[in-house]
Amino acid sequence: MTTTFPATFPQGFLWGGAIAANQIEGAFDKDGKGLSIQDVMPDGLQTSPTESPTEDNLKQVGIDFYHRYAEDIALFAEMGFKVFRFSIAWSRIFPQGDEEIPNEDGLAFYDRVLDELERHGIEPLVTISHYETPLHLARAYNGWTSRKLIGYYERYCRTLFERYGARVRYWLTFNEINSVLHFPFMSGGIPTPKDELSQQDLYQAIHHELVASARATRLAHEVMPHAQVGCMIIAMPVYPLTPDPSDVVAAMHSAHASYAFGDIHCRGKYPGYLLRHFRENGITLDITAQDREDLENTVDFVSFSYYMSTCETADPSKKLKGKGNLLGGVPNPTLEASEWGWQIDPQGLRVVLNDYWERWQKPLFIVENGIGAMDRLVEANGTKTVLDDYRIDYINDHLVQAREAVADGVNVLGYTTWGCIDLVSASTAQMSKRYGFIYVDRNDDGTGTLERYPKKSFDWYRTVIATNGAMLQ
Ligand code: BGP
Repeated sequence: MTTTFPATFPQGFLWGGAIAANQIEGAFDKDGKGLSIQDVMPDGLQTSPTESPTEDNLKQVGIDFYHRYAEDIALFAEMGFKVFRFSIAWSRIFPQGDEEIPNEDGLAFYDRVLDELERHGIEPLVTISHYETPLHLARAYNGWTSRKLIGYYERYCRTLFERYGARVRYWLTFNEINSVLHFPFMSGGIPTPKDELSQQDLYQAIHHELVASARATRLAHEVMPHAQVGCMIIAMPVYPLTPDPSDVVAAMHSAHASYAFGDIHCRGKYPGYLLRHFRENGITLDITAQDREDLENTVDFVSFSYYMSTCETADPSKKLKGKGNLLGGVPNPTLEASEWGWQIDPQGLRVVLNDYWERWQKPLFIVENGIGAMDRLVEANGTKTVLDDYRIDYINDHLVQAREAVADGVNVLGYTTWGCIDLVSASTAQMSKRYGFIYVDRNDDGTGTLERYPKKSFDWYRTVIATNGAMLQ
């Protein structure tokens, strides 16, 4: 018997876009919202956190989605979005993070967002924690290094599931959970500077997050039997820099660092290579019998961001050459990079999709992909727009590779581009690193009208969705 795979995207494929609360909402202290770690990160990852919030932090206003969500969702609907990925700001719901009673005004805001999505028939995809841990949990508990955060996170999840459970099917527990290895403050709310944070404390924090994720998955299934819960990881294939077997082994070790998060989420236990890492580095984690049982609550699907691949080598003299990618590694001499130095590798997406599918046999969801670029607003046919052919090319080339993966037999649920509307960058806190199909008139110095202007890619993406990807070439 021969099996044929579809040469196009499956019916019901979830096309859409993604954003995070702290990068678009603004209203950072409105209606009872508490501070989050983002309020002391005016420069993203470029400088150390500040003591208190500062007015030069573009995230205080974001793109004012808090007040303009209806207008923005209408634009997403015009593109034909089937799904919209957004995060809930934890500190809007629990301003400090450790209260017993949630903030009703915060909950009501997301009711309004969900109303609007429903009006347009757009499926919500909710990230529960996206780089916006309440600042109080970071400062008072040293973030996820404390076991107490498991309980606070669980209370937050229960509040969301009970409130929105009837309206939200797809949930993601932690954005890019593996990034805590690289950005302990932004990802894990851990104020201890990275170079002073011991491996012991870092992996204990990771363990707490993994247990919290698994407990949230169990709770979601109890409260909302129809719910689908996914983990979310940064996918970055690691290629050996040369065919030297030592480089292949170096690439394998580097890949393990991220695989571990998917392995635990999908298999419910720690993989051997990570236990070896613990043994050889004197790391002894506090793992209770209850933790082990909790971890067995595995996810329903795996979601990931994909921006780039990287190379690895065993030769230390080659390590520091050139500008590395987001998570370090060695630049690939065969690839071009974006204006921010992120190397562009559409085929890497096909590699990741095949690799994850073979490894975990769980449906996959591409929940971030896109290119940050300097856009120029121009006048065309009497309206202002951006002629962003580079963005169209980037997304087209990645989607062609996703389509190849579907033809390879990979189960892909959907695709949401990162920053479907311009927003404040996570790593650099700039407005000028733009990802959207919709230009937002706001500049790095905070000036601008906040007006929205569809870019050339807006119409293009509408056609991609309308043809279910058949027009991609
Ligand atoms: C991911 C984050 C997002 C987003 C994106 C683009 O790592 O999940 O929050 O910002 O990267 O990164 P940047 O904004 O730094 O260009």
